[in-house]
Amino acid sequence: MSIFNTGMNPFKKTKVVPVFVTITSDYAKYAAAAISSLMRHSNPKRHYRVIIMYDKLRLIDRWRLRNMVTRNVAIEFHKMKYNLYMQIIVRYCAKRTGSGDFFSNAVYYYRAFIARLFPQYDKGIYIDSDTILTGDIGELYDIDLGEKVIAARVDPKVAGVPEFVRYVENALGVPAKEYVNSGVLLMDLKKLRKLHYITKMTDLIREYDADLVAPDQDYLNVILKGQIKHLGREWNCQPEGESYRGAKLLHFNLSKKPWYHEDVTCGELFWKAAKGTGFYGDLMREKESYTIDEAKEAQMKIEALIKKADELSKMEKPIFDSGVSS
Ligand SMILES: [Mn+2]
Repeated sequence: MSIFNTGMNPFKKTKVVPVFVTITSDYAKYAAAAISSLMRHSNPKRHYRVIIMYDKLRLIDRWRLRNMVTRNVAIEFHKMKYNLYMQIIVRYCAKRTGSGDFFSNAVYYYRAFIARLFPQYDKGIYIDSDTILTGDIGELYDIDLGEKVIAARVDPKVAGVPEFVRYVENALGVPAKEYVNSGVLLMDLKKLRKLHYITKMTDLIREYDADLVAPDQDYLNVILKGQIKHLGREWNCQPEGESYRGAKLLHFNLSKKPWYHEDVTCGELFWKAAKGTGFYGDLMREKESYTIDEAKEAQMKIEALIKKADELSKMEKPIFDSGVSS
Protein backbone atom coordinates (compact mmCIF):
# COMPACT_ATOMS: atom_id res chain seq x y z
CA MET A 1 0.00 0.00 0.00
CA SER A 2 1.29 3.42 -0.90
CA ILE A 3 2.02 5.85 1.87
CA PHE A 4 0.14 8.33 -0.31
CA ASN A 5 -3.14 6.65 0.53
CA THR A 6 -5.35 9.32 -0.97
CA GLY A 7 -7.36 7.28 -3.43
CA MET A 8 -5.71 8.89 -6.44
CA ASN A 9 -2.29 9.10 -7.94
CA PRO A 10 -0.98 12.36 -6.53
CA PHE A 11 1.79 12.54 -9.08
CA LYS A 12 -0.66 13.00 -11.92
CA LYS A 13 -2.04 16.23 -10.53
CA THR A 14 1.01 18.06 -9.25
CA LYS A 15 4.70 17.39 -9.12
CA VAL A 16 6.08 16.17 -5.83
CA VAL A 17 8.20 18.81 -4.06
CA PRO A 18 11.57 17.27 -3.08
CA VAL A 19 13.16 18.79 0.01
CA PHE A 20 16.65 17.68 1.01
CA VAL A 21 18.00 17.69 4.55
CA THR A 22 21.53 16.58 5.48
CA ILE A 23 22.26 15.23 8.94
CA THR A 24 24.23 13.08 11.32
CA SER A 25 22.67 11.74 14.53
CA ASP A 26 23.66 15.01 16.27
CA TYR A 27 21.36 16.98 14.01
CA ALA A 28 18.44 14.56 13.79
CA LYS A 29 16.48 16.23 16.58
CA TYR A 30 16.74 19.72 15.06
CA ALA A 31 15.91 18.42 11.59
CA ALA A 32 12.82 16.73 13.06
CA ALA A 33 11.49 20.13 14.15
CA ALA A 34 12.21 21.59 10.71
CA ILE A 35 10.38 18.67 9.04
CA SER A 36 7.45 18.86 11.43
CA SER A 37 7.05 22.59 10.70
CA LEU A 38 7.22 21.85 6.98
CA MET A 39 4.40 19.32 7.39
CA ARG A 40 2.27 21.69 9.45
CA HIS A 41 2.52 24.40 6.78
CA SER A 42 2.25 22.15 3.76
CA ASN A 43 -0.55 22.63 1.26
CA PRO A 44 -2.89 19.61 1.69
CA LYS A 45 -3.45 19.58 -2.07
CA ARG A 46 0.24 19.06 -2.79
CA HIS A 47 2.74 16.27 -2.19
CA TYR A 48 6.20 16.59 -0.75
CA ARG A 49 9.11 14.26 -0.21
CA VAL A 50 11.69 14.95 2.47
CA ILE A 51 14.95 13.22 1.56
CA ILE A 52 17.33 12.83 4.47
CA MET A 53 20.96 12.46 3.40
CA TYR A 54 23.11 11.07 6.18
CA ASP A 55 26.23 9.21 7.02
CA LYS A 56 26.02 8.14 10.62
CA LEU A 57 22.46 8.02 11.83
CA ARG A 58 21.38 5.74 14.65
CA LEU A 59 18.65 3.27 13.83
CA ILE A 60 16.42 4.75 16.53
CA ASP A 61 16.74 8.21 14.95
CA ARG A 62 15.94 6.86 11.52
CA TRP A 63 12.93 5.14 13.01
CA ARG A 64 11.71 8.26 14.78
CA LEU A 65 12.14 10.39 11.65
CA ARG A 66 10.46 7.77 9.50
CA ASN A 67 7.44 7.73 11.79
CA MET A 68 6.78 11.40 11.10
CA VAL A 69 5.42 10.54 7.65
CA THR A 70 2.05 12.11 6.84
CA ARG A 71 -0.53 11.71 4.10
CA ASN A 72 1.15 14.25 1.82
CA VAL A 73 4.74 14.36 3.09
CA ALA A 74 6.87 11.25 2.52
CA ILE A 75 10.19 10.63 4.25
CA GLU A 76 13.08 8.98 2.46
CA PHE A 77 16.65 8.19 3.50
CA HIS A 78 19.86 8.25 1.54
CA LYS A 79 23.08 7.01 3.08
CA MET A 80 26.17 8.78 1.74
CA LYS A 81 28.79 6.52 0.23
CA TYR A 82 32.52 6.98 0.51
CA ASN A 83 33.17 7.58 -3.15
CA LEU A 84 36.12 9.58 -4.47
CA TYR A 85 34.36 12.91 -4.01
CA MET A 86 33.56 12.10 -0.40
CA GLN A 87 37.11 10.99 0.27
CA ILE A 88 38.43 14.34 -0.96
CA ILE A 89 35.96 16.19 1.26
CA VAL A 90 36.54 14.06 4.35
CA ARG A 91 40.30 14.48 4.03
CA TYR A 92 39.91 18.24 3.58
CA CYS A 93 37.63 18.46 6.61
CA ALA A 94 39.99 16.46 8.79
CA LYS A 95 42.60 19.19 8.39
CA ARG A 96 40.27 22.02 9.41
CA THR A 97 39.86 21.56 13.12
CA GLY A 98 41.32 24.83 14.37
CA SER A 99 39.39 27.48 16.26
CA GLY A 100 36.84 29.26 14.14
CA ASP A 101 36.24 26.19 12.03
CA PHE A 102 32.55 25.58 12.12
CA PHE A 103 32.71 23.62 8.93
CA SER A 104 35.11 20.82 9.63
CA ASN A 105 32.37 18.23 9.25
CA ALA A 106 31.71 16.59 5.89
CA VAL A 107 27.95 16.81 6.47
CA TYR A 108 28.05 20.47 5.41
CA TYR A 109 29.10 19.42 1.93
CA TYR A 110 26.40 16.81 1.31
CA ARG A 111 24.16 19.42 -0.34
CA ALA A 112 26.72 19.71 -3.13
CA PHE A 113 25.95 16.09 -4.09
CA ILE A 114 22.19 16.46 -4.55
CA ALA A 115 22.17 17.06 -8.31
CA ARG A 116 24.47 14.11 -8.96
CA LEU A 117 22.83 11.64 -6.60
CA PHE A 118 19.22 12.33 -7.58
CA PRO A 119 18.94 12.37 -11.39
CA GLN A 120 15.20 11.71 -11.09
CA TYR A 121 14.67 15.34 -10.01
CA ASP A 122 15.14 18.43 -12.16
CA LYS A 123 14.43 20.90 -9.38
CA GLY A 124 14.79 20.63 -5.63
CA ILE A 125 15.10 22.46 -2.34
CA TYR A 126 17.76 22.16 0.33
CA ILE A 127 17.17 23.40 3.88
CA ASP A 128 19.47 23.50 6.90
CA SER A 129 18.45 21.65 10.05
CA ASP A 130 18.36 24.92 12.02
CA THR A 131 15.36 26.21 10.11
CA ILE A 132 11.61 26.33 10.82
CA LEU A 133 8.91 26.69 8.19
CA THR A 134 6.19 29.28 8.84
CA GLY A 135 4.83 29.10 5.29
CA ASP A 136 4.32 26.49 2.55
CA ILE A 137 7.67 25.37 1.12
CA GLY A 138 5.80 24.55 -2.10
CA GLU A 139 5.71 28.29 -2.79
CA LEU A 140 9.50 28.37 -2.72
CA TYR A 141 9.55 25.43 -5.14
CA ASP A 142 7.30 27.34 -7.55
CA ILE A 143 9.68 30.29 -7.88
CA ASP A 144 10.92 30.54 -11.45
CA LEU A 145 14.71 30.40 -11.67
CA GLY A 146 14.79 31.76 -15.22
CA GLU A 147 18.34 31.49 -16.50
CA LYS A 148 19.83 31.18 -13.02
CA VAL A 149 21.20 27.94 -11.58
CA ILE A 150 20.05 28.34 -7.99
CA ALA A 151 18.15 30.79 -5.81
CA ALA A 152 19.35 31.77 -2.34
CA ARG A 153 19.23 34.78 -0.08
CA VAL A 154 22.04 37.30 0.18
CA ASP A 155 23.60 36.51 3.56
CA PRO A 156 22.29 39.07 6.05
CA LYS A 157 25.01 38.14 8.55
CA VAL A 158 27.75 39.31 6.19
CA ALA A 159 26.63 42.90 5.56
CA GLY A 160 26.71 43.77 9.27
CA VAL A 161 30.27 42.58 9.87
CA PRO A 162 32.98 44.59 8.03
CA GLU A 163 35.48 41.71 8.37
CA PHE A 164 33.09 39.40 6.52
CA VAL A 165 32.44 41.99 3.80
CA ARG A 166 36.18 42.45 3.20
CA TYR A 167 36.72 38.67 3.29
CA VAL A 168 34.14 37.78 0.62
CA GLU A 169 35.26 40.62 -1.63
CA ASN A 170 39.04 40.32 -1.26
CA ALA A 171 39.60 36.63 -0.57
CA LEU A 172 36.75 35.15 -2.62
CA GLY A 173 36.31 37.87 -5.23
CA VAL A 174 32.54 37.88 -4.71
CA PRO A 175 30.72 41.23 -4.23
CA ALA A 176 29.25 41.27 -0.68
CA LYS A 177 25.85 42.27 -2.06
CA GLU A 178 25.84 39.06 -4.11
CA TYR A 179 27.22 36.64 -1.51
CA VAL A 180 24.45 34.24 -0.48
CA ASN A 181 23.75 32.06 2.54
CA SER A 182 23.68 28.36 1.65
CA GLY A 183 21.18 27.37 4.37
CA VAL A 184 18.18 27.53 2.01
CA LEU A 185 18.64 26.68 -1.65
CA LEU A 186 16.26 26.33 -4.56
CA MET A 187 18.20 24.43 -7.18
CA ASP A 188 17.91 23.77 -10.90
CA LEU A 189 19.37 20.28 -10.61
CA LYS A 190 19.56 19.84 -14.37
CA LYS A 191 21.80 22.88 -14.69
CA LEU A 192 23.93 21.78 -11.72
CA ARG A 193 24.42 18.40 -13.38
CA LYS A 194 25.42 20.09 -16.62
CA LEU A 195 27.96 22.20 -14.72
CA HIS A 196 29.35 19.09 -12.96
CA TYR A 197 29.05 21.03 -9.76
CA ILE A 198 30.45 18.39 -7.40
CA THR A 199 33.46 17.82 -9.66
CA LYS A 200 34.12 21.57 -9.80
CA MET A 201 33.96 21.86 -6.02
CA THR A 202 36.24 18.90 -5.31
CA ASP A 203 38.68 20.10 -8.01
CA LEU A 204 38.98 23.42 -6.19
CA ILE A 205 39.45 21.63 -2.88
CA ARG A 206 42.20 19.45 -4.32
CA GLU A 207 43.96 22.21 -6.20
CA TYR A 208 43.98 24.91 -3.51
CA ASP A 209 43.34 23.09 -0.22
CA ALA A 210 42.22 26.55 0.91
CA ASP A 211 41.51 27.57 4.47
CA LEU A 212 38.17 29.37 4.25
CA VAL A 213 35.65 30.94 6.61
CA ALA A 214 32.48 29.17 5.48
CA PRO A 215 33.71 26.44 3.13
CA ASP A 216 30.65 24.85 1.48
CA GLN A 217 29.02 28.26 1.25
CA ASP A 218 32.18 29.94 -0.01
CA TYR A 219 32.61 27.34 -2.76
CA LEU A 220 28.98 27.76 -3.79
CA ASN A 221 29.41 31.51 -4.11
CA VAL A 222 32.68 31.23 -6.01
CA ILE A 223 31.53 28.53 -8.43
CA LEU A 224 28.09 29.99 -9.15
CA LYS A 225 29.08 33.66 -9.14
CA GLY A 226 26.65 35.64 -11.31
CA GLN A 227 24.32 32.64 -11.70
CA ILE A 228 22.35 32.98 -8.48
CA LYS A 229 18.89 34.45 -8.20
CA HIS A 230 18.35 36.30 -4.94
CA LEU A 231 15.50 35.20 -2.71
CA GLY A 232 13.58 37.66 -0.55
CA ARG A 233 13.99 37.90 3.22
CA GLU A 234 10.88 35.75 3.75
CA TRP A 235 12.66 32.56 2.59
CA ASN A 236 15.67 32.74 4.88
CA CYS A 237 14.67 35.13 7.61
CA GLN A 238 17.16 35.26 10.48
CA PRO A 239 14.94 36.56 13.28
CA GLU A 240 17.72 37.59 15.62
CA GLY A 241 18.52 41.00 14.23
CA GLU A 242 15.87 41.53 11.56
CA SER A 243 12.12 41.76 11.13
CA TYR A 244 10.33 38.45 10.81
CA ARG A 245 7.06 39.91 9.56
CA GLY A 246 5.77 37.92 6.62
CA ALA A 247 8.55 35.34 6.98
CA LYS A 248 7.90 31.87 5.53
CA LEU A 249 11.11 30.23 6.69
CA LEU A 250 13.11 31.14 9.80
CA HIS A 251 16.80 30.32 10.06
CA PHE A 252 18.63 30.35 13.40
CA ASN A 253 21.89 31.07 11.61
CA LEU A 254 25.07 32.01 13.49
CA SER A 255 22.96 33.06 16.42
CA LYS A 256 21.58 31.71 19.67
CA LYS A 257 19.92 28.37 19.08
CA PRO A 258 16.48 27.91 20.64
CA TRP A 259 17.51 24.42 21.81
CA TYR A 260 20.20 25.96 24.03
CA HIS A 261 18.88 29.36 25.07
CA GLU A 262 15.72 30.73 26.66
CA ASP A 263 15.56 34.21 25.13
CA VAL A 264 15.68 33.45 21.42
CA THR A 265 13.56 35.50 19.03
CA CYS A 266 10.92 33.15 17.55
CA GLY A 267 12.30 30.32 19.71
CA GLU A 268 8.74 29.38 20.72
CA LEU A 269 8.05 28.43 17.09
CA PHE A 270 10.88 25.93 17.23
CA TRP A 271 9.46 24.35 20.39
CA LYS A 272 5.97 24.26 18.94
CA ALA A 273 7.33 22.31 15.97
CA ALA A 274 9.49 20.06 18.15
CA LYS A 275 6.53 19.06 20.25
CA GLY A 276 5.02 16.96 17.49
CA THR A 277 8.16 14.86 17.05
CA GLY A 278 9.67 11.94 18.95
CA PHE A 279 12.62 14.15 19.89
CA TYR A 280 10.93 16.59 22.24
CA GLY A 281 12.28 15.00 25.43
CA ASP A 282 15.81 14.82 24.02
CA LEU A 283 15.66 18.50 23.11
CA MET A 284 14.38 19.51 26.54
CA ARG A 285 17.16 17.56 28.23
CA GLU A 286 19.76 19.09 25.93
CA LYS A 287 18.58 22.59 26.78
CA GLU A 288 18.60 21.89 30.50
CA SER A 289 22.12 20.53 30.44
CA TYR A 290 23.60 23.34 28.34
CA THR A 291 26.28 25.05 30.40
CA ILE A 292 27.66 28.58 30.61
CA ASP A 293 31.01 27.22 29.45
CA GLU A 294 29.42 25.79 26.31
CA ALA A 295 27.76 29.14 25.62
CA LYS A 296 31.10 30.90 26.07
CA GLU A 297 32.76 28.46 23.71
CA ALA A 298 30.10 29.09 21.04
CA GLN A 299 30.65 32.84 21.37
CA MET A 300 34.42 32.40 21.11
CA LYS A 301 33.95 30.37 17.93
CA ILE A 302 32.09 33.25 16.31
CA GLU A 303 34.79 35.69 17.40
CA ALA A 304 37.48 33.39 16.02
CA LEU A 305 35.56 33.20 12.74
CA ILE A 306 35.53 37.01 12.46
CA LYS A 307 39.24 37.13 13.27
CA LYS A 308 39.94 34.56 10.59
CA ALA A 309 37.88 36.53 8.06
CA ASP A 310 39.89 39.61 8.95
CA GLU A 311 43.20 37.83 8.40
CA LEU A 312 42.14 36.27 5.12
CA SER A 313 40.76 39.58 3.85
CA LYS A 314 44.23 41.10 3.84
CA MET A 315 45.36 39.09 0.82
CA GLU A 316 46.08 41.00 -2.36
CA LYS A 317 44.17 38.86 -4.80
CA PRO A 318 41.37 36.32 -4.48
CA ILE A 319 42.34 32.79 -3.42
CA PHE A 320 40.93 31.12 -6.51
CA ASP A 321 42.11 32.19 -9.97
CA SER A 322 39.59 33.92 -12.16
CA GLY A 323 37.83 31.53 -14.46
CA VAL A 324 36.48 29.19 -11.80
CA SER A 325 32.97 30.48 -12.22
CA SER A 326 31.28 28.72 -15.05
MN1 LIG B 1 22.13 27.04 9.44
